[in-house]
Amino acid sequence: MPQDTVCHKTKKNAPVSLPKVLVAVGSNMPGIADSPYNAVQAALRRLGDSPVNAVFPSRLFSTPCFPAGAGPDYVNAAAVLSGPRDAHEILGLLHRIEAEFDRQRETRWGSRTLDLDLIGVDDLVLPDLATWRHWHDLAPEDQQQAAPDRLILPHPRLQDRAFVLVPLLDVAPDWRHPILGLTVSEMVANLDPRDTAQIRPMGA
Ligand code: A4P
Ligand code: MG
Repeated sequence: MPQDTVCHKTKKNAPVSLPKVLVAVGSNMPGIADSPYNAVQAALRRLGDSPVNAVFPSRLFSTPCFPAGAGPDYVNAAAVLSGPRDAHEILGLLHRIEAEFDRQRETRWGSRTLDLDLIGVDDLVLPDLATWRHWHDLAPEDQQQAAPDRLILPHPRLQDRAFVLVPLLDVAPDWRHPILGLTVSEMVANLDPRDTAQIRPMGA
């Protein structure tokens, strides 16, 4: 069994490998939790109460708002979950948890009490390669305007975001992007070091 496969036992004790699910967590506005830090911590705990088999959380990081100046700094983290198998079911769960934390969707990339993005599920590509490419290749000026109306996997902006990749380095350094062919470690190495330097672990 590969070392990074999460393995659980069925009732009959047969080993079953569960999908590796990568989730990014972010907050830059107080909501039901009194600070973004508490919201991210509570969201990571809440993921553990959900019908997933295991949650491996990263450290919490302070990150400058992107786009620069558009709002307060964020607290970001990442987690690897194991199961459920269906990616749409997982996204539904993430949206339910966002709603519990009073997430409003007013402006794309606007400040938020909680953002839970599904970054990847094993080597799944959804809905298909051509659609992923469309969202991946979107011109920078269109990225902030257009939001997909269906699940796109891997998350099309993952490779650009230090605030996603640096936390992921804690929990999934060897996860390989199924289209770009790069691991999380390699994607971090491709980022501008000035961006990665601004992603600071909290409470360290
Ligand atoms: N959707 C499609 N695919 C996915 C997916 N893989 N994961 C749909 C999550 N959602 C997905 O998402 C917009 C639509 O995309 C939804 O209908 C969803 O079903 P959203 O969460 O409402 O919008 P968003 O979070 O504003 O967009 P997106 O593309 O996730 O943007 P990012 O990249 O998360 O940017 N600065 C810092 N420092 N830290 C942050 O966390 N986050 C953002 C949001 C901007 N700046 C930030 C941070
Ligand atoms: Mg989001």
